[in-house]
Amino acid sequence: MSIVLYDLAGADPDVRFSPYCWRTRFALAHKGLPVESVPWRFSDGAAIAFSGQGKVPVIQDEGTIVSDSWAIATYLEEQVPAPTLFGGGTGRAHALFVNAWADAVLVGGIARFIVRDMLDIIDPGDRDYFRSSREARFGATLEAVQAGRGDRVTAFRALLLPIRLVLRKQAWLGGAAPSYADHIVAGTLMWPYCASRFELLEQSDPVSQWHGRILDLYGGLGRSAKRG
Ligand SMILES: N[C@@H](CCC(=O)N[C@@H](CS)C(=O)NCC(=O)O)C(=O)O
Repeated sequence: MSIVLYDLAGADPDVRFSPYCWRTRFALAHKGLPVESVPWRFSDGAAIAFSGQGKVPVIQDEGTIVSDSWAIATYLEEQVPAPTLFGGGTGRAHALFVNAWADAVLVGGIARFIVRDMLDIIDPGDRDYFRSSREARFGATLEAVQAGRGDRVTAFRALLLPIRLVLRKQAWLGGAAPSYADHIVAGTLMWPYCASRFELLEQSDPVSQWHGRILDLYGGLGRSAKRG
């Protein structure tokens, strides 16, 4: 039986852009597990009330319900040990650092480049909620948050130096093969890739080239993603 994944969708149900849901989609594909994906919108709180919280991703694996992308990854690793996502306890501990770094540095950083663009791809029924909740979070209008992005992007790209340094020595963040560390960062980059046409990364950037290789994994799961 397939695992059911509640996945954030745009006005076009085929446009999926959540950085956290992408981490889960890559993790499920890594395990080779069949997935039934259910498009979810910000205004569909009731549809995931059974999970006891209000955010996606949520998975339903027969009777088991798991929310939060990190919790889902650890659940999948316990249920289906091979192929491994973490490569053992130490790898899992290191991936937890990557997860925290992506949440604290990447997600907040990327939002400032695409948050106004997102308004154009999300479902019309989500727009008022999205604008008011994000403007309250940033203390500014979406337009003001995104303004001047062309001038700020060089500083953002510089933040990715640690990834470039790792990729100079190995093909994947996981070493010789992709691991959940790759899925965390690549899943996060799927968000600007699917939700905006702003060129966050230069094509010549090794991070962009590595992301391109992730797009081609798992039968081109990322490559075939519909962009808004
Ligand atoms: N720590 C959670 C974060 C999940 C999260 O923030 N999901 C967003 C979508 S990208 C969400 O559902 N937001 C609902 C809202 O803002 O109302 C994870 O790793 O899964």
